[in-house]
Amino acid sequence: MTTLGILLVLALLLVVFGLLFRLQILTSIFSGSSTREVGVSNRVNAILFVVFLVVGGAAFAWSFIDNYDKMNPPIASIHGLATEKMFWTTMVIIGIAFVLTQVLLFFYSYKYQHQDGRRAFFFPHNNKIEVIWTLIPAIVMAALVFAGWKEWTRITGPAPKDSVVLEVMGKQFNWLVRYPGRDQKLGVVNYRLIDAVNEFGFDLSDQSGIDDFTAGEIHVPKGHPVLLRIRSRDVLHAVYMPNFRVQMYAVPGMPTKFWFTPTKTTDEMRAQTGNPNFNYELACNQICGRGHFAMKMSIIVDEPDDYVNWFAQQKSFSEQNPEVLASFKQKSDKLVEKATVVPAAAAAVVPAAAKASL
Ligand SMILES: [Cu+2]
Repeated sequence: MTTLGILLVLALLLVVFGLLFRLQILTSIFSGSSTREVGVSNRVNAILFVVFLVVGGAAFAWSFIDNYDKMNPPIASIHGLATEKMFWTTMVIIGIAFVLTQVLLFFYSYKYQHQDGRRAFFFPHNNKIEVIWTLIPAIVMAALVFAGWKEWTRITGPAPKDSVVLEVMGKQFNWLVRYPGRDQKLGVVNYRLIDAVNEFGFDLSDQSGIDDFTAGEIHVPKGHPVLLRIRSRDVLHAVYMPNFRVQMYAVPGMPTKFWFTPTKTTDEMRAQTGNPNFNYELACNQICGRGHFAMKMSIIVDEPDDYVNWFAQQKSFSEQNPEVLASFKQKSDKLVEKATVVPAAAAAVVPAAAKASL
């Protein structure tokens, strides 16, 4: 405690000496007796400001142009076009403000470098300017935020009732995908049932899970809304589908969702990009561990008829893993046995209780 007090006193003393020193300089400047040499560094710094503006500006423009294709893969979803439009509107508006303010900032630093005999104009306050530079950005920002909020509510709103539903689950380090099967209902899953075979934790005592199937790649029909139900089995991952402009966290213990409508089939995109090997991709967009880079899955956008064919060919998880289904059957048989025993015992008790109440 004493040491702390001494340190505090020393620090305060330093501050006092610093202020005294500064006061002395200021009085000498105002009395006109200041003989401080400005030196050559003032001019060097002024020129460096301009160099930074030109070189930095050029580097920024180059990085932007050079990475344009990587940042803007061709769009293949309805909402993707809307977000793209919003992105570029925002980019142009803030781009103009950015360039204007940065050019003025660096150029004026050069223009108004120190010169002997030149005094700065004392300009403490101007209400008109304050109002202008507060109101205009506030109105523009409010308009941008409102447009963004409106679009975002539409994108994240409830999915259409006839959406194709599929579940995407992230785990270290790959994606697992589950479709609801013919009944269009995803069955119950339980993390306690997860093992090497039952990776999803299927609870096959739930009838709606019997026809659920898993897939090695995602298939979705073109022009049809698709609802992704998103889960994580371990850590935070993110479902990222750049061409569809889809990104949503996969959070352990908290299911999330995202719905979108693909507008171009894989074949159409291959023709458009001129790349016969093009594949839509689902990638993880959160660094989730050592194998993060490998968390990828292909997405195939089919013509609706092809999608129906593909869907019909899929074999359910329970069909492919009869031993898992059998283990659930065994469990439920045991439960049925117990259930048939209990009512008999209960039947003996109930009349007695009923008699007692009479
Ligand atoms: Cu991940």
